[in-house]
Amino acid sequence: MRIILASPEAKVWSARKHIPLGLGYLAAVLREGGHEVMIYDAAIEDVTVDFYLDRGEMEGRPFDLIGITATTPLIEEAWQMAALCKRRGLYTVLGGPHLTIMPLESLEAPHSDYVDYIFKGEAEYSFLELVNILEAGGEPGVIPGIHFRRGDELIISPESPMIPDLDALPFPAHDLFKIDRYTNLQPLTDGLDPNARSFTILTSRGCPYKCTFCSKPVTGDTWRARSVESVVQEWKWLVHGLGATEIGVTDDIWNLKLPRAKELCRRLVEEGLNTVPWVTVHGMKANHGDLELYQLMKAAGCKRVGFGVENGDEHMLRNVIRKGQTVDMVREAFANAKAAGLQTMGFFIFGMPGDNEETMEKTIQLALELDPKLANFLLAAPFPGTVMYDVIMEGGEVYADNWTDFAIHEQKARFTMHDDNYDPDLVLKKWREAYRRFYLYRPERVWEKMTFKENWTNLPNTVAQMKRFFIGNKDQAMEVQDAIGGSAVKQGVN
Ligand code: B12
Ligand code: SF4
Repeated sequence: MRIILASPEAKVWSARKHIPLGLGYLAAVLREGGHEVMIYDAAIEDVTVDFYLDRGEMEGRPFDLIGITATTPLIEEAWQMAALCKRRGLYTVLGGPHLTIMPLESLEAPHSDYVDYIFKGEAEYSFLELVNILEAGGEPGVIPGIHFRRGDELIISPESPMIPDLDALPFPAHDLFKIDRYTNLQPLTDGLDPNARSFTILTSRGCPYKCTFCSKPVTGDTWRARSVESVVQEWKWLVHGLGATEIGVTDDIWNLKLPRAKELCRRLVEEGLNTVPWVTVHGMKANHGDLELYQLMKAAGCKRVGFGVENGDEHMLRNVIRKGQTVDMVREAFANAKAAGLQTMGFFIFGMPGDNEETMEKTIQLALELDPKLANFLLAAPFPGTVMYDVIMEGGEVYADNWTDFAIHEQKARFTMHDDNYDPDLVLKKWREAYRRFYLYRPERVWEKMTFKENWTNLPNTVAQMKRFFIGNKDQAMEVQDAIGGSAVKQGVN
């Protein structure tokens, strides 16, 4: 079959320049299964998907099927893309995080008119099974994770088990990405090198922790690690075969097992792969490291390490966020990483249910004390499938007109709690204050920003960021007031 695997345009994520690795895995398995695959990532394309469909038809080799991936903020665009492709006669298949959490929504009207099949969970093997059946002209039945309509009947197959042996999978089809266009491994902050060939790699899947803001059904509780040897082989291919000049480790928790993490670093050194800088894109877990690990990481070429700090208040960390780490563990991790000579980055969340002036102030104080090279202050967003979402649905109210409102860059409150101690207006105030106090009120930070080349070469982006973080939008307070006043739409889960 001729298949196009697509990621919709991330309008909600202005600077996203990150390969959709899930599509790379699916493409690799389909390719091994004898199918012809193209990856279309609207975030980096200059043309719409129509262009490739037209070209396929003109060449007499039309595409038969489109598989579209979607996180929650991208699902609306995924539906639009599916509708377009359905009109052009393709089979349409949807999968990815949002479909794993809300599998039935996309099979309800009006989406059922243009979505043929959806997959819940990891789908390398099951998607191939569907494609093989369709190619043979058959009718799919029960395939792990598949959901679809057959007439009036809704076929729901039991979820596919998380793939236990990741070494059995082929490497993602990295060669199918237009890698020259992916230039920023950490779009929320800055790229390491704006002209880099930036690849990502996944050394493990799953995470045993249960942070309440995290979409656990997507991640899965069971940590499954690839062998160090397999990871090193893929790393080699990226560096020597595809010319990677920057690599991002995108695991949820690559350092869960300390000996394995250290072994990987040693092997990178042995193989001479430490000349290419790498980062932990989403951070690593602060309570699974020691000084030796950070020293080995440094020796292995790691440039920057991020940690999910989340909150400066012990009660919030332990009982609300359930992060499984204390503030002291975070302090130790930063101290060790800095002692090893690594750049540090901290992620901090503002506005979890239970956050108040005091706890948010503690978060700001902790950010100033840890003083990472980059601090990312994020507004809590209640994604479906999280404990946080359930807590808010029970004792509060979600503000959203549609799923696109869940984008991180919308600097607005996404919920309130029916609780006098929770104030969404204050959350916004403290969040913006955090940026000001961290980046603007300290001369050394202002100087650092001024000397960062990309801030000048990409001036419109810099100005937009400054406006967003430091000045804010005049209508914003009004928006929050409106929302509190009840104009918000409550988002429900099916
Ligand atoms: C790397 C990453 C990013 C990167 C880039 C992602 C990219 N280009 O794909 C960046 C930093 C840009 C990013 C941004 C965001 N992310 Co993110 N990110 C991740 C992370 C850590 C890894 C993604 C990954 O590579 N997974 C590995 C691959 C193998 O898995 P996969 O992509 O899910 O694909 C498998 C299945 O889902 C399925 N599948 C996927 N697509 C399709 C398509 C078809 C047709 C089929 C059949 C199957 C299928 O099969 C694949 C193979 O098994 C995940 C956490 C996680 N563990 O997945 C979070 C995660 C996906 N992100 C999340 C969030 C919330 C975001 C943001 C929305 C944050 C925000 N508030 O703005 C943004 C939105 C970005 C966007 N526009 O979509 C949530 C998603 C929750 C949700 N409800 O959608 C996750 C799950 C984190 C979490 N645990 O809460 N993210
Ligand atoms: S440690 Fe990270 S991946 Fe694991 S549950 Fe917490 S946020 Fe999710």
